[in-house]
Parts: sequence; structure tokens; C-alpha cells
Amino acid sequence: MDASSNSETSQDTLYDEIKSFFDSAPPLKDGPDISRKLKEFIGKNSQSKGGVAGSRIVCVTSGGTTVPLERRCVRYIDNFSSGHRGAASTEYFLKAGYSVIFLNRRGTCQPFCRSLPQDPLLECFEVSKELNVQVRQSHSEVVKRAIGEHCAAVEEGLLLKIPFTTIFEYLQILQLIGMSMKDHGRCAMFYLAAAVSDFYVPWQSMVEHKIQSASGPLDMRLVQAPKMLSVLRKNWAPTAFCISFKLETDSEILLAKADMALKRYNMHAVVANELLTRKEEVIVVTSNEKISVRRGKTEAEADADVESPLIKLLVEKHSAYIGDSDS
Ligand code: PAZ
Repeated sequence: MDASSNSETSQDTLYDEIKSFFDSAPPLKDGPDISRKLKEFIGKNSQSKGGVAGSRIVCVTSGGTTVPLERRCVRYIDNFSSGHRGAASTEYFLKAGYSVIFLNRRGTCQPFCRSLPQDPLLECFEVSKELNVQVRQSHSEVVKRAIGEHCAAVEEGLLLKIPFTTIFEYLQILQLIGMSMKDHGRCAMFYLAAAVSDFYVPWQSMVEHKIQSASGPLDMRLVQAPKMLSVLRKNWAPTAFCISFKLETDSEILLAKADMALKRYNMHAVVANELLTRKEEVIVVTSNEKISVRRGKTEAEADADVESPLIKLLVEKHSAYIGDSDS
């Protein structure tokens, strides 16, 4: 067998795995509603808005996917992702003039809420003697800013938030978004910061009811999740600008893994980061450079979040990509 038929075989295997994933996944409860919202959002934001970003739309994915262990799910495997990267990046993309589809894990960090305390409802509000609910003086500035900026983005139709929990929901919604963005050409961007499970229990082999501890030690087989990045690039949205993320805990292998992902999935850039320093530094890996991006040293600096210089850099790269197609 020669090299080209080898790669065709592995391509066929990938398509079979993907088909079987989608065929057997529990259907989305609100699939038609999500498709309608996407159509409206993309349609509205497709008319050029002028300004630097024109009619650019980015899909930001954020937070971790869960892997259910039972169909009537009591237990699941989860991961560490807080959704901070996705929420902060969404704010900077909006500032840069993009419209944002924020595909986010339910209950994780949301755009414009990063400065609020842990339990905003209980900590930011108080009840007066007349039983009126009011914002505490100490929190009034952050609450006003959060609500004001969030409402402006939603009311102007620039921010569409779509939640997911499981890997089944995430990948099905990503497919809907990818296919809806197909006609948006090079102005579309995917910024895939979500931590997606590498292994999962296929729906066909998942037990219906709660796993019983009386049955002894748990012996369960997880299979590899199909690599959807290749189909996103090849089939769903082939002209979109695609950025994926690579997280490692071992700095020795990080850049090699990012390079591998860049080539294997044909990404335009891979953002490499380490678990412990992910809020301080990321490295943007492209086919010809590795650029270290760091956050400013003080809270007051414009680059206090690493996402600020990161989004600035990626917006420049996206502009070059769109410009290339014009020439
Ligand atoms: O969500 P968070 O702010 O806590 O962390 C962000 C991150 C580390 C999940 C993201 O930067 C990332 O690397 N996502 C991809 C993870 C991976 O599957 O390799």
C-alpha cells in the first residue's frame, strides 16, 4: 500500500468515526432553535458594519465538555477549564469590532462578569428598610459596567451565547455553527479555547441507569473522541480562519504538540499554553513563527489580561488572511 492510499484509509476511518459519533449521539433538545438563532445572527451580522473589523464573526468556544457515564446521568468525567480565557477573549473581540458566537459550558465564566464577586446576587445587592433591592455602594461601579456592556453587546445583536454541557452537545452545536458560517468566507473565525474531552463513552455502549457500587470495581472502556478539527477545516467551514489551543502540563512537549496540531488539522495558528502559567503567557504557533504573548505586569496596564495582546495579534493575522484573498 502506498502513502497516499494509507492516508485515504485513515481519512475514511476518521469519517466513519465521525459519522458514527453523530448518528449515535442523543439529539440536541433545542437543535432547531439554535439553528434559527444562528441563521438570524449570522444574517444580521453579514451586512458590512464598516470599521476595522467589517462584518467579521468569531465563534469563541469556552469551558470544558463533560463525558457522561450513564444515559440518565448521575456521574460524569469533567475537566479543569474555568471558561476565563473564552469569556475574556469574547470581550476583546467585541472591542475589536467582531460579532461573537460564544459557545460556552453552562455555569462557567461569562463575558463582562470577570470583575464581579463569586456570588454576585448575594454579594452585590442589599435590601433596604422599605424592602427595595438595591446595589451596594461598594459594588455599584462594577455592576453598572458589567450590566451596561453586556446589555449593549446583546441588544446591538453582537453577542450570541449558546450553552453546552456534554461532549455530545458541544460537537453537535459546533457542527451547526461551522456549517452556518460556511458562506461567511474568510471573515469567519473559529477560536477554539474550550477544553474538549479526548475520550468518551459512546452512547450505544453507555448504561441506562445509575452504575451500582455493589457490582464491584468499575471497569469501563472510554474510546477516543473523533478529531473534529479536520472536518471543521475541510468540510464545515473551509474558508474560515481557524485557531485552536493546546494545553500541556509538561513544558518539554508543549511546542512540539502545538506544531503537530497545526500541521495535522491544518490550523492557521495554535495557541500553546501551560496549565500553571496560562494566565501569564501563551505562545502563538504558526507555520513560520512562534510568538510569545505575555500580559502586562500591573492591573492598570492596558494588557493586564494576556487575552488583550493575544486578540490584538490574532486580529492582525486575520486581517492579513482576509487581505491575502483580496489580492
Ligand atoms: O478555561 P480556562 O481559562 O481555565 O483555561 C483555558 C484553557 C487552558 C482551557 C485554554 O487556553 C486551552 O488551552 N484550551 C484547549 C485545551 C486542550 O484541549 O488542549
